[in-house]
Amino acid sequence: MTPLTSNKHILDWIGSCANLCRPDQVVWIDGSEEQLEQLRAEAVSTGELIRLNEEKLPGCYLHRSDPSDVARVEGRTFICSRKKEDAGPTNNWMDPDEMKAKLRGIYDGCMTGRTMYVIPYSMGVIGSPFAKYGIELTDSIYVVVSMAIMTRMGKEVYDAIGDSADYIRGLHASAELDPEKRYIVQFPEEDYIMSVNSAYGGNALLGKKCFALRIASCLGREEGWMAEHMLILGIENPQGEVSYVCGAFPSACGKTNLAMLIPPAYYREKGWKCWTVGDDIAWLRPGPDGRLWAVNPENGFFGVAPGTSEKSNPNAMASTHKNTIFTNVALKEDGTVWWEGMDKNPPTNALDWQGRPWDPASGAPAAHPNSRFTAPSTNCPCISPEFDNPQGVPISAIIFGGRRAKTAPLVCQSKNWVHGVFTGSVMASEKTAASEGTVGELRHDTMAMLPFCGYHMADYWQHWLDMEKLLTNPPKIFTVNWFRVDDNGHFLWPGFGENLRVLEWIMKRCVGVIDAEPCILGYLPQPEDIDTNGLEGVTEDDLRELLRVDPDLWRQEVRHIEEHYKKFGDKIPQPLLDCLKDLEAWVD
Ligand code: GTP
Ligand code: SPV
Ligand code: MN
Repeated sequence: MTPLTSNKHILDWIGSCANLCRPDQVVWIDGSEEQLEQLRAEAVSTGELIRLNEEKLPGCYLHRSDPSDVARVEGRTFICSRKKEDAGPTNNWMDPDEMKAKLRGIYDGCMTGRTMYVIPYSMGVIGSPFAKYGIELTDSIYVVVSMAIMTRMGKEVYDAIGDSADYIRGLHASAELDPEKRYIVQFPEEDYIMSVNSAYGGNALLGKKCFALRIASCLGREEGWMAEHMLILGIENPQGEVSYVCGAFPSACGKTNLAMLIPPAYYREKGWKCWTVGDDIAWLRPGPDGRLWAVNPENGFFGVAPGTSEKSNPNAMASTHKNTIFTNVALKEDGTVWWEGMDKNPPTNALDWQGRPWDPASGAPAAHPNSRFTAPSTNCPCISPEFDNPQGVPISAIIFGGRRAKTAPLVCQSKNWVHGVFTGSVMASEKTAASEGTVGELRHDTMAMLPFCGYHMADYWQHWLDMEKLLTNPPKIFTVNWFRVDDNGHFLWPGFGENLRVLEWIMKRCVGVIDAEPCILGYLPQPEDIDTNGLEGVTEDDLRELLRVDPDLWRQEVRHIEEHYKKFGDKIPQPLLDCLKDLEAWVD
């Protein structure tokens, strides 16, 4: 097939990858619907994709991954900078040459009998000053058709790259899907990603976590911007003014849900609206006005299926009604899909995520707990009119959140930017009963970036501190916790759409029209300042409890933070140590 570019850097690189992987043929993806349709048909013929009910779910497909290949694999994900020190204590590291030698053995001849697809894609609006380009080579049609949803993909990307060598290279091979030979490797100094033996989400769709977070976090540090694991939400008040917030929550802690929030009836009637700009990744840079501006570099949603329902997230449901790829969900008799929490009617005569007969008595979940939908952002009923704006949107507030049964209050404003960076750096989330490990066990997940920061975490904190100098009007920083429970383990806060009540307080703090109660963590709302009109079942006492900062719990928390900080030794920026000292003085 004739190449779609004459760029020598690209041709040379593809040539060397083809020599190594030895595919039967190389196919250049041009982004056309004809070519994608042909590939979908081919994948249906081999069973890689299953076409769903054309009437109820037009253009939708089901994909079942290998049962050993159902999530990101942090233990096999590496940052191969030249110096170990640059990857820091939270990343796996190996010498780049050593890693490449090891990988060469695994890639050697791995595409024989297969096709190598060349995917040109853009993170961000093609041609915009903030877009970054990538080329992914892959042996998987599932990856090609998923990248067509998740990124802006097509031959226009070659025009944007021109003759330059300024693009991110990504070599992906499903190979044998052998978990023992699975590696997800970033070479930040070479703008290079190598991923082998997985065909799942963040391991294989290289534009997402590998590029838009791990590599981009390094680019952002050099170039004065930030790549973050954040949703971007527009909140329109009854006066028609739209403010934007970014939120960093660890994986499976509520970004997609908050990004697609539907205001409660009481707010809708007053004229409040919410707009989705992004649900997983934000690229943030200082604008000429001294504010922080955000773009979502992605073009689709790779959302968690279980728990998504018409009740919890109707906008996500609507996003998946056409041209969507479902991964590892259950297949119903009528050619539609199902997952736990979709509704209260588990299907009979269904097939589970592995294609085995399933009914409610089976005793195992029908859909994998990390099953996902891959849906185009244009399907989302509340997609922001600014979604394609190459300038992005100006950010008023940054929100850090996690799952905390007790310790963290419903919402709290940090004292200032530096203190906000501190709260982000010590962010932690508790493991749930549904995951491995001890319930309540804490995992410190700085800014929700623990698995995604491409360099030393303490340098990343310093970069956050440095960003303030580029901003005359930085966003205010808040922490939220939707997951506080009472003594019976029930959530005290209803969450989901009702979270707008907390966001309204946050917006009021941003424009300075409401007072707050100073405390050691920053500023807390007065319980009566969270609007509970039209909200059943949350009393002022509940709110008082939700906002309570318990000194005994925080004494324990400080010990956890000290343990967490120990990993980073003398690299921790002094202003963050000063914040910790204040907290230590308060609990002691
Ligand atoms: P990734 O795609 O893995 O990055 O996850 P995410 O951060 O986008 O998480 P998502 O929105 O998919 O939510 C994950 C889980 O959290 C789902 O089971 C939701 O039902 C639950 N969840 C989300 N928001 C809330 C909330 O406000 N309250 C409660 N109690 N649960 C929530
Ligand atoms: C996450 O784990 O944060 C995800 C899913 O968004 S994946 O793309 O697989 O990383
Ligand atoms: Mn994510």
